[in-house]
Amino acid sequence: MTTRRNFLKLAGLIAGAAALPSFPRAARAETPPRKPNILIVLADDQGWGDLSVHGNTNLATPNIDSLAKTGALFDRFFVCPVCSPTRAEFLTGRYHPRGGVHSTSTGGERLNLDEKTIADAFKAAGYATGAFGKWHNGAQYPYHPTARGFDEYYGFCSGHWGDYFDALFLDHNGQLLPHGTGFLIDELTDRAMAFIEKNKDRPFFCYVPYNTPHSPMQVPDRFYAKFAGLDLKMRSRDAEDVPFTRAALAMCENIDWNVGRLLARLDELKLAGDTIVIYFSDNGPNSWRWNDGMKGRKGSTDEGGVRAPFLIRWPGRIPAGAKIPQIAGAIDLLPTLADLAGIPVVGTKPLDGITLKPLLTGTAKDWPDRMIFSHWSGKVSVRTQRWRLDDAGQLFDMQADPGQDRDIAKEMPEVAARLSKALAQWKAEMLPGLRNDDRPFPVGYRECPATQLPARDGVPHGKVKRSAGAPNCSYFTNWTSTDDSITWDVQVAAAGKYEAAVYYTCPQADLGAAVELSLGGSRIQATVSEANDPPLRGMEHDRVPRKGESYIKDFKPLRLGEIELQPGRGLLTLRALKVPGKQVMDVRLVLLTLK
Ligand SMILES: [Ca+2]
Repeated sequence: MTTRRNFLKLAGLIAGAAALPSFPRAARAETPPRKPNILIVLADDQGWGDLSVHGNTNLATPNIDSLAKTGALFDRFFVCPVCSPTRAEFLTGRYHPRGGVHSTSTGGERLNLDEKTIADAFKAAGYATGAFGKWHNGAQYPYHPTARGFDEYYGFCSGHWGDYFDALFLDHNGQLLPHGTGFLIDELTDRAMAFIEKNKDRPFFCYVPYNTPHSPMQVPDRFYAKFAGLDLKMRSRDAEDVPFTRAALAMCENIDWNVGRLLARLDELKLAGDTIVIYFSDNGPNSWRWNDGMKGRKGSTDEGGVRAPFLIRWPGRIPAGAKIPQIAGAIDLLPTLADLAGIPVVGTKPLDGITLKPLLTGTAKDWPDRMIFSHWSGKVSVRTQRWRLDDAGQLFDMQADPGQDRDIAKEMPEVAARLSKALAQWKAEMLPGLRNDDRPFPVGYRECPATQLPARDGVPHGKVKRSAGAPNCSYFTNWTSTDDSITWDVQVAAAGKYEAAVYYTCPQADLGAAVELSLGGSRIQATVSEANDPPLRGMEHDRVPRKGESYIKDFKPLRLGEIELQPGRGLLTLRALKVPGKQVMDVRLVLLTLK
């Protein structure tokens, strides 16, 4: 210990360096008997402050907290300000603009096809790989998770879903399912546990990206009961929507219950000692609620928008109770997990992340300071161990001023200049052309014959409107005229016959419209002859009124017929030839199935 104490003293003298992690118990050093399993749980819009392990007494998250007691907790772990970019950085170990991710919807969330993922690496190393939850990096094969290294996928591919109870139109390995069962987080956990059990005798890589506490704010009664009317002791530094907070915290306790179920299953299967478990979240909190006084929330590149929980457990390998002060981020997970598992990284593109193994195993002899960049919507900030420089050139001492209340750029001109230069270089390297997205939506792969083209990815023309501001789970409505149309920019891979269906609703009174689906020189026509007029749903489960998210309906498939398509790019066009009623129909998606 003498040597390490001396080193700790030395480390304290290095400007900007953090003290090395504290290790209450020494790690065992022997070689693992088998490759470790990997279980990664990712929360959606859960802030750093939404865990009791971080000091929030408004809620209790004992199962998630247990990972810190039996493993390591990173004090300053950084993700992106919103969902898709963080997922892309986790998957690739690279900053998200490198992979073409510039948006959270309408195709801008997609990870470029020339990127290799963490699942590609683990699959290549012989792991069984599964993802259960919100993917949010591209829906159509080969953007689909089953083409990105995952043997199994269950969940939904877009940014949120319209109703988290008996969820409609989930995706299992590219197949569209009529509906799920029960509360979605519980169901995703069931699916993940089944995957773990099925693969208990071989190494597995199980990614569980939950879709809560992202809105719509829905949670089963038994989790909400504790929070209904609860007087919140700990509050945001900004104006707080208390009913929203109550729902968010209840959703976090539901996640915790499900994490407990996953951990219990590992125990039951006697896999806990052989499994690395990670818990983190994808951005700052989706409302103003307690977050230890940090500036910013989801969407912001300030500390509160990008600091996330990060807990990692590997019994006997990572010392229990380690608290790691060094800054780290989602970009580090691919190199870290590959290093811990002893598997090679696949692909040839350089990584932005670094392995954190030396910090986790207490073998870091030196740990140079580094810069971690946060970007969203053209704004960038850069963090070092001590400083944060924001997009406006303001500099903050994050140790003395963690709430970013005092700009000290003028007092520390050399630091400000150094970080400003690095930030400008990062922008120049990453951002030019990022939003010039000319990627069509792929259709027609034998590996995944059914392609969903949801309203989210389509373009409405004429008077056709989206059902809500956020495209994710929206549908097209107000389609009233033969002058209107809906188009999808598609690239057909395989020539052949495709079975075409449109998922629709139409009241009895509007029946009789004739519609045409066309692409290139091919076209088919059908008549809307059967009523499907279910009620809008979702609102009955909302704990607070939703804003941008669409309600949904139980859309049914209307068979359009068989269409012969040639390879190449074009505009798949849905239009009406005759509109006898007030409108043609509401449209959730077009399904093209290669025969
Ligand atoms: Ca999110």
